[in-house]
Amino acid sequence: MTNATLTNHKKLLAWIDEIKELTTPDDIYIADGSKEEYQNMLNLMVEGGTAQWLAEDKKPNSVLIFSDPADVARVEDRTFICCEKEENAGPTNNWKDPKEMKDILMPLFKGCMKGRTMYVIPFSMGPVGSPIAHIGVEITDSPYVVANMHLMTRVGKPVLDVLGEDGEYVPCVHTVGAPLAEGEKSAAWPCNAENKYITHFPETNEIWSFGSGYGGNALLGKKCFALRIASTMAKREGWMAEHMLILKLTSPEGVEKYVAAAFPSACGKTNLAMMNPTIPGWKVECVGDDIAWMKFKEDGRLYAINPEAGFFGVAPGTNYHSNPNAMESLKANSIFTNVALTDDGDVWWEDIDGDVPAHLIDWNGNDWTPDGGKKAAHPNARFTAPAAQCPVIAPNWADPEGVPIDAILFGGRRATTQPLALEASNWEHGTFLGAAMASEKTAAAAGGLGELRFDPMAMLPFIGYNMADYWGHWLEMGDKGGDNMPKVFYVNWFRKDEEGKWLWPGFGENSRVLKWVVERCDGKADAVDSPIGKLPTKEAMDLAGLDMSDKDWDSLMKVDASEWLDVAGKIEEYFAKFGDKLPARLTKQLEALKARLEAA
Ligand code: GTP
Ligand code: SPV
Ligand code: MN
Repeated sequence: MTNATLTNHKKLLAWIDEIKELTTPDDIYIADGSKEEYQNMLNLMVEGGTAQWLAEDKKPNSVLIFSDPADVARVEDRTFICCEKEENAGPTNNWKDPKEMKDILMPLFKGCMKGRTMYVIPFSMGPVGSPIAHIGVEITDSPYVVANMHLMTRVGKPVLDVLGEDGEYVPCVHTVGAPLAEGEKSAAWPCNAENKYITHFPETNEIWSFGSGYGGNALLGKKCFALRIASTMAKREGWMAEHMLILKLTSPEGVEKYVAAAFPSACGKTNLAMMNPTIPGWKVECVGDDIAWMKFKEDGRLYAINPEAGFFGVAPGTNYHSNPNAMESLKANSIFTNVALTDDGDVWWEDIDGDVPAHLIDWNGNDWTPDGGKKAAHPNARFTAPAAQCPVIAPNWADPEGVPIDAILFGGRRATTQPLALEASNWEHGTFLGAAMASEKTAAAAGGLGELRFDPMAMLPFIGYNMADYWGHWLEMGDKGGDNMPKVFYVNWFRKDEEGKWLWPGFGENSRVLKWVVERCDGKADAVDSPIGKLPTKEAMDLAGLDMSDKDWDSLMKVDASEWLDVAGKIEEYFAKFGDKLPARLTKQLEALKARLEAA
């Protein structure tokens, strides 16, 4: 075992031993978190054929990896919450009895690391030692996971130091599920495409993941721990684990506000979190782009940390116009997965800057030309980049105390129906808006692209317990926080006109909406009542320099009462799935919405 002396945590050592006995790896390696270790992982992946170096003059110290074509996104139908009672997983999750799931998993994990090295990665979600942070230990047989965990979390010795001899950690076991016979060479991207299990045991805080090497299925600190397991811990302990970006907004007068926003996967969190505002004098700085952990402090306010240390961002669509700060973040020391390769050793994806090259190697490793009618990068191709490389990372982004949240935005991808922005009347109404959130499906998860589905608080794939109990938890947090709770808003950057053109320019122009939001927090900007919430007037929204006709503004902001009565009917059907678990206050909100729409 390499680095065995790094820890004398008895329980951890016993657990490592237990997993070794089960999975029978050839070697064991405990990650120390050093730079050399990271480089070794990259070298190992290059030697093994998993990765290739990008040109040093294009993307220094960066690698490109093509996954197996059957392992490109989260697999929601293979993701399970395993708790004693089915009702505690709720109707939105795949449920399995913990014992039954272990009976399925143990034969699969038996000998699953044969021929491979077992890596033990101690990691901290959040700044090491922060009162809001939590520690996990991931065991994996994938160097790709080790390298990505180095960028996405804090790993190694400092974490073991905090853990000491008996600290608490969340045990996370991951395998690509592809043991090797004697002398057999590993596939470039080993996985077990037909047999994936992403499983969570919230009652014992365990995570077991089998068969996939990809993103949220394999980097277990991210969605599995920081959302599914953490959401159950948060419910028990009175805090919040949310699928939210965190940004710091500074006005021309120097007033600082913090905004958190929950949008479903591939619906614009990374873009909003690090945007360059188009309105003069305003500044956005990034605290986090995907996950927020929020706790009350003595002053009664909610403080948020970003539990991650890097970005695992959607590559396609990212360019110097849409997200210059992401482009700068990924200039070096990054890992690219399922993007295309240019002839001069750089990366390429759909809508990146510049002309479309005449020739590329596509994400399947094949020659690609523009006339072939195929995408060169997978729609869910990703970059992994250190957060510290972001030019607009907030100076206090890693403050262990977190930042006080002033406003929470909900939002989804809606081509119709949903106006650009609205404000909830209070926390309870805001909770209702979040609970009734719906969005068109994206490539971040396998299957059903474009289909409209309810995605409450952008947590549908990530809640570790009954969604209705989670709504109850939101309401309780509101009861605790009272007037100190953030104001809640709902935004939609994705509305289209009849010709299918975006009605709103989006990206840096979203700063106009952020300005309205923080002005509302200070009681400055105007809004008018509508049956679904308070809408910005055209005068209250700073549209200076934008070519926005009254007609386009009206289309963007239109709230059609008959269309919304139909939506209310769908919300009612959706809420009915939760039976008596549905908080009465949400039923009351729905009834009030219907009454307002009928009166309109
Ligand atoms: P995950 O990492 O999957 O959680 O996604 P995310 O919410 O961080 O989404 P991201 O910011 O990566 O955006 C996903 C896609 O939406 C990209 O293709 C963006 O170009 C596009 N997008 C983001 N913001 C806007 C916007 O304001 N308007 C429009 N039209 N598209 C946007
Ligand atoms: C998402 O799908 O919301 C992501 C990417 O942020 S993954 O890590 O795969 O979950
Ligand atoms: Mn996400």
